[in-house]
Amino acid sequence: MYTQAMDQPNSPQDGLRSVPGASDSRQTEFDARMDSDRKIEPQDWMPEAYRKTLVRQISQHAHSEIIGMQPEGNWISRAPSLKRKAILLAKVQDEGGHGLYLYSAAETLGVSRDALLDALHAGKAKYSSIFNYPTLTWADVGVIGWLVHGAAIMNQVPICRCSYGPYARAMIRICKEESFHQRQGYESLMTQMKGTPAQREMVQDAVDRWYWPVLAMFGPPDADSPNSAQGMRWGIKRISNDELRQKFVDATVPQAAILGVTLPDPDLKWNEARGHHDYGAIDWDDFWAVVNGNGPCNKERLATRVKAHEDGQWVRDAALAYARKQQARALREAA
Ligand code: FAQ
Repeated sequence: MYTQAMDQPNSPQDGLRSVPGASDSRQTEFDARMDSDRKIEPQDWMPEAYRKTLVRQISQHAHSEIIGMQPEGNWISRAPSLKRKAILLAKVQDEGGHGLYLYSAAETLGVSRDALLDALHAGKAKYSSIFNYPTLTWADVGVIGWLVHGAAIMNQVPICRCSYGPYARAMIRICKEESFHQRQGYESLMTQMKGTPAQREMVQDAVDRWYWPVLAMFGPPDADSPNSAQGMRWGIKRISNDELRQKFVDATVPQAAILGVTLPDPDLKWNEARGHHDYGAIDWDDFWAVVNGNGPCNKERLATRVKAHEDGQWVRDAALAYARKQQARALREAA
């Protein structure tokens, strides 16, 4: 449903890979590798700014997956049936797994997981704006599956072609699991829409609350996106924020019609000349307020994460004590 061709042409700016000022043979080899669409691997030389950009994006992505366990995690104990509970448990565990693959991918760039977690827990690192909104009803869980994961897939399939090998490879598996997450959400909503009028109202209410924050999730408009141009030149980003947002709107409109819900945008209409849907203005002030820590649940999400980390200290202590014991035994046996 969201699959995008892996052979999409790259940006017209391709070839402009070099960082101004860097002109040694290693830079030439790096540029050549990118121009021929070969991956950069951890042992390869890379410009420092490329490494930093990847650490920034991959760690923000990892933090999003980990914080993103919370909105739906809140519903595991309240799922309406054993089947729904099992599905939700599996899905939330997948998100934890995605976070771990991504932290591992970031670590291949020479940054420690502890440093990344410290930045998150100190409120210095970003994670996706979307996880700072509350899940008020069971329908929210379905809408997160349908819309939030739908948007995540739209954004993440192109990252399977990212120029950095470990990130690209992690994304292939993550996207497969994201498809399951999206499908289970849509299927749950389908079931609720065949239920009572109150259930249908609950679904519509959840769509009304999540739709606009999901559109903002793709990031600021291209003209206001400071990282896009260089990210595209380096083959980290393959499709721009606005293009992905447009693809998402175009994919979502027919799905909403099949589901029987109304998307809360009076300006949404098919534009024959463009071959796309026009859509209304996004509230970017609200988006930046949320990104800057002032959304409805930012403080709660961070506090829950910090508490979970602190509560897990004994596990890390035990693992380290065990590793030390094993090491001491190995040394004794070698002596
Ligand atoms: N929230 O110049 P750009 C998921 C920041 S995972 C917060 O356009 P860029 C799965 C951006 O970091 C969702 N901040 O930046 C799931 C930058 O700040 P910085 C996460 C945002 O990097 C589902 C500044 O604004 N996905 O959903 C957001 O070129 C359900 C300027 O922006 C990824 O991370 C935002 N929405 O493009 C899990 C995918 N948007 O760092 C559980 C990988 C922008 O300069 C449950 N990331 N900002 O201080 C990307 O594709 C890109 O990093 C973008 C942003 C597209 C997110």
